[in-house]
Amino acid sequence: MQSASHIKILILDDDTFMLKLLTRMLTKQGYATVSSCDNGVDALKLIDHADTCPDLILLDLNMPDMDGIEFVRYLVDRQFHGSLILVSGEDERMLRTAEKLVHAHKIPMLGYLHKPVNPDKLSEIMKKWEPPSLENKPQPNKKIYRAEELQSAISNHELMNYYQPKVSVATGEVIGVETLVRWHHPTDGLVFPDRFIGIAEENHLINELTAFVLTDALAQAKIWHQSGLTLRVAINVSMDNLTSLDFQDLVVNMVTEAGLSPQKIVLEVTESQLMGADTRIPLEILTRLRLKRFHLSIDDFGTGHSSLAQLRDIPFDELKIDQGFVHRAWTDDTLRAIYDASLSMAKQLGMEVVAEGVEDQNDWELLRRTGCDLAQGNFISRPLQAADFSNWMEEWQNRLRNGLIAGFL
Ligand code: G
Ligand code: G
Ligand code: MN
Repeated sequence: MQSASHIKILILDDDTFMLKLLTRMLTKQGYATVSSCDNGVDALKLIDHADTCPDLILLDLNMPDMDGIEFVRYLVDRQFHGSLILVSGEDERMLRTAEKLVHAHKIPMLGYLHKPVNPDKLSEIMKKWEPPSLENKPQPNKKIYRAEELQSAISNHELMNYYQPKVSVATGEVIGVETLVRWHHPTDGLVFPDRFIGIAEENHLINELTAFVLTDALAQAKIWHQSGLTLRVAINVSMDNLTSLDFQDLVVNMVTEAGLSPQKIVLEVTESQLMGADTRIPLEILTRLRLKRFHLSIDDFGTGHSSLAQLRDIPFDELKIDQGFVHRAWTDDTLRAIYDASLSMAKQLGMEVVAEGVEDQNDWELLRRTGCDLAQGNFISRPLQAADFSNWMEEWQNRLRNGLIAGFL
């Protein structure tokens, strides 16, 4: 672990007494780089600079101008990569609701503190936290890539597929993988898709990008199948891929040429986009691909504004419950209600259910108890390079043998 003095912490509270108090508590615990702001605007200025952007923010919910919830929205806009602790004098229920909001935005939240703040509680939360290590810290640069840069990255083969396993909850068997693309940038290091998929979509590069991802994923699928591992390989499909009928021909031709069965190829489509746009052409493409026996998966379920009737009318085989409703659903009633509703709806519609974002044993146990079909998440494995897959398989088999499944029968 990096020493506590290097970790940048920001305290945001309109009450200057609280700022002093919390700063003193943190300094006592060995955190030396603590800054404080009494309003959201100043805090955002710090966040916008790589040198001052904090690893952790202690955030007061109730502030006069920009309140804590609004502040979180700005953090999301800025793709803030640090963690949060909420601090408030509001009651437990209010804090829990705010916590859910933060989780839905996928910002790691370490916990919440009631005012008056108890130093032991603060220290307890801080102890659980694993601060970002220097090596895998997300790049602080907020560089927006230009379309030409992305274009040349595609041409120069700088994009690289990672594969995250999907396993059967009942048996532990590895059923498939989701392909997640990353950019191995020559100077910026590993760049995640949230930094370039949007750019590809806006600049008519998404078909080229998807074709590249698919080519590698199919080649990899073939290697796995030939070694006796008949994994289902999923790729993410953007709505912008589904605006022209050419996409369908491209996919069908590539899979046929690779000599693979469409049943082993899964196309993951994000629901919020699907429901928002003019759905006629996408629907036609999806239906025709389904007729050819490709597997269709509705991704990030629960985050969009879905109409259940539309969901019923689209021939999806698989539903992926968004990670925001999976991790911690075992302990949180609201998350649990959404998780249960998604699971039972999918079952009623005859779809296979994948829970995403399974991060710990408690999450895994909930899936076991509730009869979810498949699990995906860091508890099972992070997204892996193909070369690391067989090592992971061995480790996974060991974990299974050591009681991961039997322990919860
Ligand atoms: O690991 P993760 O950061 O990979 O992925 C972030 C988001 O990027 C996910 O929502 C995922 O669906 C999306 N994504 C990853 N790879 C691709 C891809 O090849 N095409 C599209 N359209 N989206 C992708
Ligand atoms: O396509 P989709 O939006 O489902 O992409 C999955 C995203 O979730 C990827 O960015 C992937 O790296 C990430 N991811 C995978 N497993 C976990 C997990 O257990 N926890 C969290 N927080 N993210 C995960
Ligand atoms: Mn996906």
